Amino acid sequence: MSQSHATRNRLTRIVAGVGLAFAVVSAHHFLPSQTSALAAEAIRSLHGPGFGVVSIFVLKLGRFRGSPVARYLKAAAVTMLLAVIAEATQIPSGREAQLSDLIIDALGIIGFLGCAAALDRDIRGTIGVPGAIALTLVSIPAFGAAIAPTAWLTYALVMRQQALPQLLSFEEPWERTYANGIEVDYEVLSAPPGWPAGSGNIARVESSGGFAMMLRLAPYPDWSNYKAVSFVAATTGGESRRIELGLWGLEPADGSLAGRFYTGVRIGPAPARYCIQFEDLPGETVDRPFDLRVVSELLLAAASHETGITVLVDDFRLEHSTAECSTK
Ligand SMILES: [Ca+2]
Repeated sequence: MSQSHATRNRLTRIVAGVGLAFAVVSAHHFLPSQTSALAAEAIRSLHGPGFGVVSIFVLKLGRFRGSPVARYLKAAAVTMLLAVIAEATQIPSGREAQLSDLIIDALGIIGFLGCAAALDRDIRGTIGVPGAIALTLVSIPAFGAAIAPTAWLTYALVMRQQALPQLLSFEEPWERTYANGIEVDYEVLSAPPGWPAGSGNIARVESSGGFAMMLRLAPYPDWSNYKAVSFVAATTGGESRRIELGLWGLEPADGSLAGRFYTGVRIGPAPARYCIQFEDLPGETVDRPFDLRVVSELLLAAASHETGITVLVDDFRLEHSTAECSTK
């Protein structure tokens, strides 16, 4: 009776273990299509806390033999092996398996198992109170490092959603998580007196020569409720220059590129608000009709000769109506 009970127990643990391994590998191939680049980053950042939680399951399910310390070390080794296998399965499907992911996985495992071990009476009995204190001192920073990317990206995602319809103001540190320069990162400056979007910060974006991206925003995916995007801009150096505003969209089904749209805007030396109306998009679509539900990126780019182009920009926002847009 007790033997069949033990066998059933063992079988349950094996099934749970196989299920856990399958879930971990599947999670590495899961990327919801209707997500912005920021949300995709937030999902990717779950590596650390994810493997931390998995390591606790492995510890409980594994019921490893040996001393208390050996049980934790075995759980860490098994979870790390699972992390390596999960990363390796990504290679044939084309998603990059990255060493940085494995480092974050390891931090999650060390952080979660370390904290659990420091609270475990059997471990404290083996390594003593000084050992437990040392273990805590190592585990807490690893735990923090493992969960910090998720915490920060979640914060950025919530803040960005609250800031809508403003897309980018250059006032908040979290904006850097989804707005980047490409060749040259943007430089934040104080707005000069009389700047149309009020005081505060603006940014200097540069195209250093050739056709270069100056600013890339990976916004949220559904812009279908809006009519236009606008921003304040001025050239430096007294001349007016033509820049390109691009929108890229991703296919909802598989995340492949669904459409690209570029339009030229001539920016003058006096700061003014420029507005791109979405109803003008279909006529200028590069690939096929552009779907505003799947906007993945907004890009500023410029073609320049040797000298390069520098533009001051601020206050990118989505507009509910084009009337609202033209009055700014
Ligand atoms: Ca600003």
